[in-house]
Amino acid sequence: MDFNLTEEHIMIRDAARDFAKAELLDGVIERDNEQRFPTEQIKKMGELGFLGMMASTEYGGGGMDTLSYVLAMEEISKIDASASVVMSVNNSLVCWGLDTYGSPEQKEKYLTKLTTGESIGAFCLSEPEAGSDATSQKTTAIDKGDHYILNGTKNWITNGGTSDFYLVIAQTDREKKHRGINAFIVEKGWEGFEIGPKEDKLGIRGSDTHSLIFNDVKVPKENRIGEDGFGFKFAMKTLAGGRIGIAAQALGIAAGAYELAKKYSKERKAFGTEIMNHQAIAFKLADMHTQIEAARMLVYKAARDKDNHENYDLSGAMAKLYASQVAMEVTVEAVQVHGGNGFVKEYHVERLMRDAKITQIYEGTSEIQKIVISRAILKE
Ligand code: COS
Repeated sequence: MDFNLTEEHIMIRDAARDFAKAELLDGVIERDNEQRFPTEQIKKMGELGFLGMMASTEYGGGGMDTLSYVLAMEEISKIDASASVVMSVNNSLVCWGLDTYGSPEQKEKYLTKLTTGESIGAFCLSEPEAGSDATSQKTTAIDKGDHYILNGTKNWITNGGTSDFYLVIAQTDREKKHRGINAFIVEKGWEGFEIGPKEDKLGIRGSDTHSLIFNDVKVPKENRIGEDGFGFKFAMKTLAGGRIGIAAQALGIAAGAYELAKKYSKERKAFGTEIMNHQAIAFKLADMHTQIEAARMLVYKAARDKDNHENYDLSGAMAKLYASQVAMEVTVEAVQVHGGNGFVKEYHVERLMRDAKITQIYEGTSEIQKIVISRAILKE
């Protein structure tokens, strides 16, 4: 398959690669240890245009295609998956969702700040009892005429503490089931909106994950996204694109671990020679390289489908399912190639292995991707 990377694509990929090496590598182990958000680095990413890559230029975005976005995501994720999840959520869930479905007023007020990194956004769908079963929203938004009253709890929200603007999915009319769900823009600091404690996570520990509590929060009607009852479709459409971003993140984590393992195999000696000369290691590298190339094809294909305005539910789900599986397998093998050093933080691969796991869980678990894939192929 010819993906026709243009000079511009290559320039964007190289810029992301250079940025990651120059600005993210230093301190990535400490941020992971201390669960410290990469505040300064994210600010710079905003200035360089990495936080609103696909959004309209009219609202401060880069107006780039999805392929550019996944190329940049891969490079950032090779070094720091905590920074790349901030980038992914802001780009493909928040900015894309607002740019595609927001009103001109909403875009003017919110999107212009989100594309430049002046503000960061969060996407709030998951609840204590509604992660995969996303239609079972317990959070309610009761219509009071010119405003809604929002009540409920959201869980595992990326950028939960650092965001200024939150896209919140809530049930307005329970009788209408998923057709009675709405999406709202909620601002940090509004009365009754509380941010819960930060989660202590296995991986992507530099990212900022919280529960959010809404207690009679008054949301003006002009902050509803789309027509009444559009919220579930909004969430599904937005997540379909988000999954391409997470697939690119998984690809980057795998590629980062593979590059480290390859380099290490050329340096480390055992039985009188560099370990790359042992077939046990060389075959591992061969498998990793093949898996990564296959994942990359699926990720680029999904990005291309989106750019060509073709349906990308299926290709995005396949890309996420496969790339996240590859991320898990490759990072485990990268630790193995490193032997005892792989178990030590200094060598980075143990962090990449911990970071890989979440790509099989968030923005739709691997099991959810299989639901999406099987439904799509069985209706053909
Ligand atoms: N684009 C647009 N609309 C979609 C859609 C998509 N990709 N997927 C589903 N929908 C619509 C359906 O068309 C249906 O609407 P209508 O009845 O008006 O036609 C509605 O959404 C409900 O769809 P469905 O009946 O298929 O819902 P299910 O409860 O069976 O669940 C899955 C569908 C499992 C695919 C969905 O709940 C899902 O994606 N869950 C995972 C959510 C997730 O990613 N959670 C992680 C949180 S974000 S970190």
